Amino acid sequence: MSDRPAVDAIGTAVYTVPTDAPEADGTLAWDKTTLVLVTARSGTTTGLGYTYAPAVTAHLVRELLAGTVTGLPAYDVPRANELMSRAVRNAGLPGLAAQAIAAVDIALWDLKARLLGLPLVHLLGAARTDVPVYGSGGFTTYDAGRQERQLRGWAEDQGIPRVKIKIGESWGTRQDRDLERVARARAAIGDAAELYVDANGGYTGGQAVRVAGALADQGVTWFEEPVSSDHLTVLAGIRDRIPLDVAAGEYGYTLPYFEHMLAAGAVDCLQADVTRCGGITVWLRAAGLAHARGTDISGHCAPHAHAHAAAAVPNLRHLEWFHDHVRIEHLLFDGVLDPAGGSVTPGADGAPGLGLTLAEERAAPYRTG
Ligand code: SMN
Ligand code: MG
Repeated sequence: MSDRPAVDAIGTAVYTVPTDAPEADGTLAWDKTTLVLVTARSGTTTGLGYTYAPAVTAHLVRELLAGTVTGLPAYDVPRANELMSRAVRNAGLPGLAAQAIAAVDIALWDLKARLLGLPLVHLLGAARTDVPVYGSGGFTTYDAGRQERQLRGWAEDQGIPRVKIKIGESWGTRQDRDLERVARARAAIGDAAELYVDANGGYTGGQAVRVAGALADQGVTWFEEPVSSDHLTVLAGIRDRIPLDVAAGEYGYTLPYFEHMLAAGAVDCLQADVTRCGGITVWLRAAGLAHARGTDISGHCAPHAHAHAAAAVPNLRHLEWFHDHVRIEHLLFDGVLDPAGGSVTPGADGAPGLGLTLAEERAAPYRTG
């Protein structure tokens, strides 16, 4: 019926990269990170997308999604996204299936922009040129020297005027050490930079309110997941009682999840993750939900998967420049962005799509599937 290009093939590859030091937050520890890469080909043009998820996610892509997407018009990304979410009905959308869909959706947006010869931000339509970023790391496993070097690296060497560290160590049982590390973080970055904390749900509600008083004394302005994101009314109660912004949303896999979180008044800033929530298609809708309530959105992790979409929304607060993922994306991809001065400008070099190409030789030793 038309000569519009079709999706000819979906491929997967899995890469596992050890951390550069032991890492933990308040409620989880890890020593390696797995990236599931998806390619979407139309003729001689190939787009790429990815998610940070277990290797089995690649299997989900092949078993449940590839057949759904292959043969569809390559320009009809929202149609592919909808069909993929229907295809996983019995497997369950929230969780790994949404991550698998996200990786395919991102690859399809990258493919479409490449077919049209445009940076993705220009295909989506920019709402801004600069995307502010914040340096994120400060793991509970770091000693004082390592934390200081990392934070100074962002604040001084790269001029990123916002950083985040982890607190809530060992499920909130190391509160004194948490507050010592916050004080050291403030000393490392000086008074001018913004200081954020992420407890990853490690505290109880009352404890979070008490800790927030001490955090405010150090000029902390962002309190992420003070308690579990499952407890929306507790988050809303904390938000009412403390002067810091409350942020959450990284475990959002579906649009209704974000609607419930916003409707509960649980957050000042919605954190949605393009590699978890079903891709760029759904992330943009989540940004719209937040915008309708006068709430900002922040891109969670995977900075190069977010950057172009982030530049397309007016209510963007910032993008997380997460230590692990920045390291992995520099290792696996050419075309990475420079956050010097505290922001990135996706599309500035005119490269089509996300602007990324897989650095095959550097990536090969880390391939695990
Ligand atoms: C986080 C992200 C990725 C892995 C572990 C923890 C985190 C964050 O909650 O927001 O950076
Ligand atoms: Mg977090």
